[in-house]
Amino acid sequence: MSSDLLSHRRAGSGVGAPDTSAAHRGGLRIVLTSTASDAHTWNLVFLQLLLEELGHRVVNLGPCVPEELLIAKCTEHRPDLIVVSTVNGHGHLDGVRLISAVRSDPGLGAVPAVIGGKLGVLGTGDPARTSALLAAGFSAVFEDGEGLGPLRSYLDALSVGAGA
Ligand code: B12
Repeated sequence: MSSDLLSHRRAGSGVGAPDTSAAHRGGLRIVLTSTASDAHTWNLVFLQLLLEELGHRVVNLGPCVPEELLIAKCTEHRPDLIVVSTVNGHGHLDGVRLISAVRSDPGLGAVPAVIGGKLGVLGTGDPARTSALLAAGFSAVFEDGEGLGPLRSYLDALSVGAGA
């Protein structure tokens, strides 16, 4: 994580260069969660630190979050983005249930939501799994093995769009 983040910082922190980083602009409000069945926690700790290091504000709901609690917390915090992290292998199924519940809430139909981690038990890069998660309502799906570049690009694009 460190070298990746340091190179990100170096790229935008030259003397005299305008600071257009998310941190400078105030960042996105992000609700970070796992799925109802997933008890793993270090993935969430890692992502919280990463997202905060990139200048965003994170509410970390922790592991084993029931869909009703996620919806209540999103209604309370009105995030610019929901980030779902799951590694126990049930993510491709739990994720569909989670995002279907989120999308059926009238206040959360359009909030960007992404999912990533170890989404199944048969390894990475299953296009059918990704398509099902996107069709259910996720804005983006990040499979393990792609690294963190795609997430960072997504956050940058969303930050510009949100003026964050
Ligand atoms: C520690 C651990 C546990 C601990 C968790 C303790 C805790 N408090 O967290 C305990 C013992 C409880 C546990 C239980 C189980 N575990 Co476990 N566990 C692990 C282990 C050894 C390390 C996980 C860890 O902490 N990694 C450190 C964090 C920082 O990294 P990470 O989780 O890999 O997350 C990275 C990426 O996935 C990615 N990422 C994650 N989320 C997101 C989200 C986005 C948006 C993006 C972009 C990236 C991203 O970024 C992170 C940093 O690189 C892994 C094996 C391994 N070596 O990874 C297995 C592992 C995750 N567990 C596994 C399994 C199967 C289980 C159990 C089902 C076992 C069982 N039969 O009971 C249960 C599930 C319990 C549950 N209800 O969820 C499997 C999952 C299989 C899969 N997905 O293919 C793994 C991979 C082991 C294996 N090789 O089989 N586990």
